Amino acid sequence: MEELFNYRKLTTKELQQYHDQGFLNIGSTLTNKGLERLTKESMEAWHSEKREFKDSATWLQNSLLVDIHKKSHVAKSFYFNGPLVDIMEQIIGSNIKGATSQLTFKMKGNTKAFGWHQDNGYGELDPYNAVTTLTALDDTDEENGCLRIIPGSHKMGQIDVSNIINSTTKKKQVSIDLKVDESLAIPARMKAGETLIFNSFFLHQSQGNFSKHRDRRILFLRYADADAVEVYNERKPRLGKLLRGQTRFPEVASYEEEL
Ligand SMILES: O=C(O)CCC(=O)C(=O)O
Repeated sequence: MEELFNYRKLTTKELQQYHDQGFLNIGSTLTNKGLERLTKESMEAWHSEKREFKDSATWLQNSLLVDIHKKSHVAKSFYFNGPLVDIMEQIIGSNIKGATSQLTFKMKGNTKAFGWHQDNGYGELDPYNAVTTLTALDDTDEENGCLRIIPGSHKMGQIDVSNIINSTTKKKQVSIDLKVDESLAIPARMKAGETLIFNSFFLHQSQGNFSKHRDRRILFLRYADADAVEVYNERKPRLGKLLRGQTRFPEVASYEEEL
């Protein structure tokens, strides 16, 4: 069978860059065949669940398709057994679980921006070494709403957003839009098939997709320590499949065992 994924480990220099800058483009994790298969399966899932972009709709309705690993074989295999897992072991340690899998698609015509935030603002996990990974299914740049990032911003640590997002507002899908020094922001342009990884304190946002012809499709996967708990949810364990090592939580050990 033709290979779908490119496996490798990070070099010491790359690990250093991740820790110093809070992010790293780790290059192509998907082969051409892998990109083609993942895109095809993702689009099938997308079309069966999503409608056209609506200005009045929420970010979740317009741009997110959650649990893509339950809807695409290639996404599941990439999430659970793909090249990111070895790299997560280098960053997080020997006990790892999947924390989130979703498509974040900004199709052409979706001109909504997504405000500055830390991923640990929307879902604070402890320990604080969770890693977000964004794998591009399209080339992405300023025109089609690529991510904008602030190198080194993870050094600020957890920003308190409890006045914006808490257990009541979270259900209403309130969005975070932090005030930042925009002069420090750079675009994180990517080629289709590449993966960008970043720290859970790392500040990022994106503008709308103003291209007439190009979608901006991203596979968003997050990984965490196998014992990571949800601070905003009475410190209950985040449920996600155990991918490496062990966990002290039986409900995590048995979660998605059948997948
Ligand atoms: O898809 C985007 O442009 C932003 C997504 C994002 O930052 C997130 O989901 O945390």
